[in-house]
Amino acid sequence: MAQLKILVLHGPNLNLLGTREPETYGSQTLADINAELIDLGESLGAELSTYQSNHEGELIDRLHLAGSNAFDGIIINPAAYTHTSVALRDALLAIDLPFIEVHLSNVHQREAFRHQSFLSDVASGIIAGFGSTSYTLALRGLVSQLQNK
Ligand code: CA2
Repeated sequence: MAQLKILVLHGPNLNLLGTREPETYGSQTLADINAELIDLGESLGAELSTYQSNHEGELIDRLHLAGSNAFDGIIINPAAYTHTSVALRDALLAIDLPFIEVHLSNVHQREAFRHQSFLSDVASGIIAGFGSTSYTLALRGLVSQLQNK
């Protein structure tokens, strides 16, 4: 089977991982998480591109690029935009690629405003609450969905 192309997108403030609030978000840095994902992707037959931005429009631009560059699927931790962004939802619907919504924390154990997601009902899967392992679970799940379709 041809190599899968997967985009991993990280939303606002996730560039701070490993430097603050380790009790909520763990002690791994974003670079650690990306490196682990790229390694796992190689072993699963997937080529990963990773991207983080603190700006909604930049995340949307990156999704549009993925939509027009033969990507097979998306892993996205939209961070706070999960709970606010109709624009990210519209971009994900527009590019029509399967995506997994990822959260480090269990958003349902947290404040009520984190219980709402503008993405969950259109996601191929949702993983939350496993710390950085949420991302590796998401990658395994997405690859398995793509290989079985
Ligand atoms: O649990 C998650 O992955 C979240 O997507 C993280 C977002 C939060 O708004 C969502 O409700 C759940 C926040 C990301 C902030 O990242 C930080 C990392 C280190 C230090 C401070 C913030």
